[in-house]
Amino acid sequence: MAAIALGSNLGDRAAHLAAARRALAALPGTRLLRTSTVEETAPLGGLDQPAYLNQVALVETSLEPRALLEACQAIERAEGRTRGARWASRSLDLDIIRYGRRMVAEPGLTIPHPELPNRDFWQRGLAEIETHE
Ligand code: A4P
Ligand code: MG
Repeated sequence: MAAIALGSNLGDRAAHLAAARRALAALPGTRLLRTSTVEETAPLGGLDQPAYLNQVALVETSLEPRALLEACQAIERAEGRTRGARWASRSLDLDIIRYGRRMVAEPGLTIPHPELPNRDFWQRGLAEIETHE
């Protein structure tokens, strides 16, 4: 099971998140298991930018981490994401927070996501959707 963070702070934010949920559910070999409550959050990163809507989704997937990342980036592009400065406003951002218990440290892919300890809204989303063994 993988946990994916959804974020949007441009345009119709709720619609971007809804499109992301549908697109994740439609990925090959993938089921959308649960989603957390959508939360409005103040922008991190010290830039003057609009508030975000954030949500966390739990998926069961046969895609390997790298393939899942590429699929997430394709979904971002489909929602009109253009790459600006790091931390800049975005119509849709998808970050892989966790992938089971896997640890990945490759160029362009770090799992668990290194920002997890700094993002209380991700932690709240995870607490809502993850089952505890
Ligand atoms: N990358 C490495 N590991 C991962 C991973 N686990 N999941 C690489 C996803 N991507 C990962 O991301 C840059 C590169 O990170 C990717 O090419 C991928 O290979 P990006 O989405 O292209 O650029 P970015 O989103 O601008 O940078 P980054 O570092 O992902 O920023 P964040 O962490 O996404 O921060 N404030 C609030 N309130 N809520 C937010 O959601 N988000 C950001 C963006 C800033 N402020 C925010 C929020
Ligand atoms: Mg990102």
